[in-house]
Formats: sequence, structure tokens, C-alpha cells
Amino acid sequence: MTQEDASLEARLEEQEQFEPPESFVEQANVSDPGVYEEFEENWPECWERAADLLSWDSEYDTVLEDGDAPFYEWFTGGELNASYNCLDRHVEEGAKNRAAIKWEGELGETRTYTYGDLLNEVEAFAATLRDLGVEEDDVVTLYMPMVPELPIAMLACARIGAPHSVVFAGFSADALATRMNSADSEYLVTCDGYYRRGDALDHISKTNEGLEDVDHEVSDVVVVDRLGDALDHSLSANQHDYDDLVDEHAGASVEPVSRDAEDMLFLMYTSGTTGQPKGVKHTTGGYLAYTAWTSQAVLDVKPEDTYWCSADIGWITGHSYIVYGPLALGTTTVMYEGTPDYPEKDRLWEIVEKNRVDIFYTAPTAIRAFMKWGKQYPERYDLSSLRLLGTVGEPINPRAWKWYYQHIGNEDCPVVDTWWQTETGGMMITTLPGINTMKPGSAGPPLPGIGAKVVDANGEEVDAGQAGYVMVDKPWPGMLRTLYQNDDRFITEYWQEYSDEDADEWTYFPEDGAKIDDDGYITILGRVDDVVNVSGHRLGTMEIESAVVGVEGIAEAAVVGGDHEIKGEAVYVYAIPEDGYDAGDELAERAIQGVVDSIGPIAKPEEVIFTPELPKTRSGKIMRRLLEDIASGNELGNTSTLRNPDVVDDIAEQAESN
Ligand code: 6R9
Repeated sequence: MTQEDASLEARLEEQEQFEPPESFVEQANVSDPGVYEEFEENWPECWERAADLLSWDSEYDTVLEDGDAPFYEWFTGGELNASYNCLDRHVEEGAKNRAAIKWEGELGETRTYTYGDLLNEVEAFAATLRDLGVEEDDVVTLYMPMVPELPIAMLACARIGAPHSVVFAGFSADALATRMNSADSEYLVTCDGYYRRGDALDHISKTNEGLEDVDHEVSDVVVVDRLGDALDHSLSANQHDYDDLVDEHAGASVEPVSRDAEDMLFLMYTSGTTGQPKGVKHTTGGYLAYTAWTSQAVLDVKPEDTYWCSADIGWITGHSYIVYGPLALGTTTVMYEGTPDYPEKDRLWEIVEKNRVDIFYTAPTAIRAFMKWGKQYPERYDLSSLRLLGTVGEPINPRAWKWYYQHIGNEDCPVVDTWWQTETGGMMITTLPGINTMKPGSAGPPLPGIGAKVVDANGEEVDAGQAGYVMVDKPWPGMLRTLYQNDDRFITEYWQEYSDEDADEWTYFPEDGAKIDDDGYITILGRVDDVVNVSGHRLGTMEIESAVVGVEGIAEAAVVGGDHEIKGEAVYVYAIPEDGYDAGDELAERAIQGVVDSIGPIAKPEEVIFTPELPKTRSGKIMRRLLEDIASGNELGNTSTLRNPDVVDDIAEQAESN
């Protein structure tokens, strides 16, 4: 490091607050600090501002219907179509030749779809789906990697009013079957395979394996041919080649179906406290308005921008901020198929330079990897096109924040640390880049109109500096409406009711711990339920546990998250072998493979620690907190409330020797 670099880093290390650059503020979509008050005073009508970003087929009557709380409804009586809002209206307004999607394949090939092209493709695929028999409200499962046909299929579903359920391509065959069963989904769009670090990965075999476990008839499967000759595979009777079908329907015109604002746009399964993933339901009006508004206000997206979110569309971040939000605003959205270190660790910066990317949105885990690889990679490229940087998915440590700010943003770009969830549909807690001071490590204040607070176990707001739980005391348009076919679980998982004299108040609990400071900035501390966050991916410890105990030779298991330098958290398994089985590498390997097979490689345990017993409270509950501390190498707290305190030392010793 040169002396100049060293002194710059020392200065940044000291600095705890950063002001948005003047040049950014001058051009920001939202730069009037009065926006907070405006929303506060005019709530819930303030949300018309979000709805106004959309084109409605018929105007809504009521902004918020709260008669049946917590089953809130937004923009009731209104009708619209999401695909029309993301495509047709931009074409009608003269943006036919503007790039909508710029796709980069891992091997270096590129494809650009203008808004005109994308509309044609979407219409052809919508016509295809209709011909296959897909009707309004049928759930279509999309088990696809980062290929352009994924957003095309999403928008085609939206066009004909068929909700999609995207299953992350990295998930296992089991996960596909569970989700198709839960949604009674009879249609599937998938892919033969995709590239990862230069290798052609077989996705169709995994798909077929999953289909064997679907408990109802699957009418049709459409298979995108991504790999061509690189993978030989045959199609069975109900499987069709995507290109053949789309060629047959080329030039088709499919009227966008007018959907009620509250009609389901999509389902997205996410992990929770039990082994069964939750089907989060998002709607057409509220969700689209909310993602468009937050893309405009927080990501500062403008139609002439080139915007890049490096998430996978298989997660909510990709739905909201690769597909729906950016396309609703008519901007150019970049999609990258592969990994950031292929063929070299500078791949992302090459893509930024080549496409003159204005806005870049990624996860802290990626930033920590960039940091570890070194600044020489971004330094090879001209990143001066960047105007704004964002992060999402997990807490960002101040050191990583500052590295991002300095080495990617050249101290010229605001960084927004955006806290939100699958369930919230869009961002909830973050600075507005044209208004607020940034404090690395703290997401920021709640967005205008968002009633996020930090409370103690009694629901009372905590003092500045004290830890508590995030709670949201007002509904918002992007919120989930229910868990698919499970209204009861929706209430028990997320809501608490407080009665006061005037009314019943419902509050939403996202299951995150947090602190708040004197300026009302919220620092997220992490999940308070049985969810681990590995590289920004949300995984249920119960799901992983049930995979481990499904392995022959394992009697009992507890799964926890432990600190990890790059991934944020990693999965640790504590397992009791069955009598007659050797607690050795072979069993550990099989336990690891069991998790990979049942969930996918993202859930792969870092370590399996065998123990004759698990630490339990006197009432028989596994003390996960203690196991987390062991996994993270933390000081162990009081163990005297345990039924079996001795076991803790044994486990800690075992973990250390591994
Ligand atoms: C969008 C997304 C949600 C959980 C959430 C929280 C964590 C997300 C964060 C963050 C700290 C941030 N999380 N953003 N923690 N700072 N900026 O990630 O949705 O996959 O449902 O995960 O992720 O713990 O509860 P999802």
C-alpha cells in the first residue's frame, strides 16, 4: 500500500458519517427532506404517489382498506396489468428501441432486448402458455437460472394473469417438488442447464428428479435450451422445447389481462421457523407500485440509466429490483448469468465498464469477497459511470461499507444499505440517497410512510443504544397479503394485535433484532428466529435439520448459524450418531450430502460436529444460542440453566479440534 492509500484508509476508518455528494443531490429523483413529513401528515393517501407511477386500466376507489386487518388491501377497485406497465406503455411512449434487458452470459456472449423486442417475446410466450392451457390464476412454476427467458416467462405469466412461483435454480429437486406441491402448480418452465465457472451444469436431470415427487399431474413442462450441444438430453411426452413453441407463436398479439389490484402477481417461497417453506403472496397493484416507488426514490432509477442488481432472480431481490421495479420505470436492467470470479475476479467491473452502469446493487457477502480479492481488480476498469451503490440481504460491516464506497464508488457515490424482506416486497429501512447522511453499518431511518420501530419484548420502544426487535406498526403497499392458502399461519407468524380504547392495532414482526440511535437510524443485528443468513440467502435451520436427520446413521441434529468472514453466517451442524455408527468423516460427508441433496449447495454445512448429546434446557429445548456461540468462537455465557452443562465443554473441545 502506498503512503497516500494508507492515509486515505486511516481517514476513512475514523469517519463515521458521510454526506451525499452535491453532484448526486442535484440530480436525485427525491431530494426534498420534506418528503418524510409529507408522507406522515398525509398517510395513507401519500401512497398515491407510488400508485401514480403506474398506468391503471381503471382507477382505484380506496387507497387502503383496513376493515379486515391484518388482511389489508391496497388500491382497491383499481385494475391494471403488470406486463403492460413494464412493457407496452414504454413502447407506446416511444421507448421501443431502448434496451430493456442487457444479458451477459458467463462465457462472454451477450443479448440485448429492447423494450420492443421484449414485448414481442413476452407476447409470444404468453400465447404459448395460453395454448398449453394455462388459465388466469393458475400458478406456473419457473425453475430457471439467470437466462433472459426467466423474466420473459414472469412477464408472460403476468400478462395472462397467471401467478408465477419462481424456484431458485440452485435449489434441489426436493425443493422444487415441495413448492410445486404446495402451490398445486401444474405447469413448469425450466432449462436444460447453465454455466458455472465455465462448466455446463445439468439442470434438466434435477428437474426430472423433482417432477417424480410431484403429487399431482403436471400438464406441461417447457424447457429452455441454454446449453445446446454441451448437454444431450431428451424430452418426454409432456415436455416441449421453448424455442419451438415461441417460434410457432412469433408475432402473436396477446392483450394484457386487467387484474384487480389485489389479485396475486406471484408467490415466493421463503424459509421460516418450521421445516415447511412459506408461500408469500404478493399482489399486482400494491407490490408493483411499491417496487416502482422504491426503485425511483432509493435506487434513483431513471429511464435513461443502465442499472444493475447482481442478485439472482430466484430470490425476492431479483423479482423486485431486477425485474418489476426497474422495468416499471422503463430503465435498462442488466442480468449476469455467472459468478463474479469467472473467468477472473474482475468480471463484474468489466461488465460495469462495458455497459457504463450507473447504479449497482449487490450483497455485503459479495463486497467482502471483493475486499479480500483486492482493489487491483476494480482498479483495472473505468468505473466512473457509477452514480449510486446499494447493498441488501444482510448486515454490512462498516469496513466493507467503506471499501465499497472508496474502491467501487470512488467516494463519489452514495451507498444505500437497504433492509427489507421477501415479505415486505420492497425496501423498508434505508437512507434516501439524495437526502440523508450515511452512517456505515446502520441501514438508516425507515422510509417515508413506513412505521418501523425498535421495541422490547413488551412492545415498548427501546431507548437509543438498546437492542430490541424491529416492528412495523403501519401497513404498506408492498406487504405480503397472506401465506398461500394459510391465513392462520400468516397471522401467527407475523402479526400481533394490541387493543386500545379506540381501535385494534396490528403490528408486523419481521423477526429481526436491531438497535436505534438518537437520530432514529436503525442498525439491524440479525434474525431472532431459526433462520440463518448465508451469503445473503435465507435458509431455515429446521429445514436443514430435517435433511440431516434423514441421513442414515444420524439420530438427532441441531443446526445453527455461526460467524463467517465472507458469508456473514455459515451453517454448522451438531449431530448425535445412531448407535452402531461411527462418528467419523464418512458420516459427516453423508450428512453434508444429505443437506445438499435436499436443499441445494447454498445450504452446504461448513462443519459437522458429532456429540453424544445436545445441550438442552430443563424443559428439553435445545440451547441453540449456545451452539451458535461455539460455532462463532465466542465466549460462552452462563450454562447453569442446562440440564446437561458438561456436554458444552465436550462440544466446544470437539469443535476446536476439527
Ligand atoms: C431482501 C432480502 C430477509 C432477511 C431480513 C434480515 C436480512 C436483509 C438487510 C438485512 C441487515 C440489511 N437483511 N437486508 N439485514 N441489513 N440491509 O434479503 O429478503 O431473503 O427474505 O431475507 O435478510 O435478517 O429479515 P430475504
